[in-house]
Amino acid sequence: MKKYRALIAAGTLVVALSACSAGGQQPGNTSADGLKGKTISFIPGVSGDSFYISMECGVRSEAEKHGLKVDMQAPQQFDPSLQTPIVNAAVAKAPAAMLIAPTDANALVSPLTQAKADGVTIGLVDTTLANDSLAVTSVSTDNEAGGAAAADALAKLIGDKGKVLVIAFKAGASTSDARQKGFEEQIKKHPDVQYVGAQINDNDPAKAASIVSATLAAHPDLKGIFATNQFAAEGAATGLRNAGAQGKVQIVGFDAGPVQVQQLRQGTVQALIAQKPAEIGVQAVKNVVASLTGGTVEKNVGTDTVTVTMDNITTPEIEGMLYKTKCS
Ligand code: T6T
Repeated sequence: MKKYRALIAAGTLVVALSACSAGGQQPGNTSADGLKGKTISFIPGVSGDSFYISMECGVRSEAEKHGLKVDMQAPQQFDPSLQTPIVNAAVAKAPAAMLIAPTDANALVSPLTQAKADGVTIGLVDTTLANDSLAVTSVSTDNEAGGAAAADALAKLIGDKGKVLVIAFKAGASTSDARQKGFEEQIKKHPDVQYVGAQINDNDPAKAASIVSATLAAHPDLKGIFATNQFAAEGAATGLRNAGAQGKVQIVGFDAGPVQVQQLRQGTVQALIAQKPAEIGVQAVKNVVASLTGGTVEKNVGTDTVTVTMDNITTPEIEGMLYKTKCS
């Protein structure tokens, strides 16, 4: 129990470290009343992902307070070539603002440069861009700190000794890259933990399962896996079950989707690094509204993570952090 209190404390520290962005003033030219009936375009990374559904709940509830409509359009896969035409189509409808989770830090710079040139106020949610000056606000988890928390959690679970693997969900997505980096930096502080490297599953659970099978064949003494998002973690757990290695290998997964929570309850997964997607949505709407109406805009907003385990999953605080598949 004590060890998990420490994990929660680490997650709480993430809040303190990440929620310290500087304020700034943006020139707005619309009155609060003038915003009523206008539309915010919301473009998450992929459709059907409980992380983005939970974020949508936050976006919709805050938008409603300002009389704004929300037009959500999501790509079928976490892929910039599918997300770019959605951005272009949304810009053509001249929304008051656009909230977007770019699926690639570089590939979305060009369409979003055009969106800005066409007068759209942009807010980044979750992921970011190589050039984040295109956006008035950027709201996300401190993903490097989350990756570091995962490293400490996994090291503890394996008794600070043995081989560990990272399954990175998408190279070029800022969140995947930052979580991997945070993990890799932190795991160096555990000298008896041997890092066997990162493999990419392209946001595909089946690919994560195959990565686990192949890694177990090459390293039968594998002790732990850090999966950098929901679909990497779900697939990693399936791979372990298929190999009959459930419980012999410990899994720490980013996110807290329904399948992940079930896998935690079944004992295939030992810890989840839960983000606060609804809060990201609320903060992003607040800041684009402030930008449009001449209010004070927070350019960088950090939200915290909490480490979820079987020891704390039934507490009301943690229950409230588990991701939703629909808004209540
Ligand atoms: O981990 C989240 C999100 O932060 C990431 O950018 C993409 O994957 C998720 O949506 C979980 O599936």
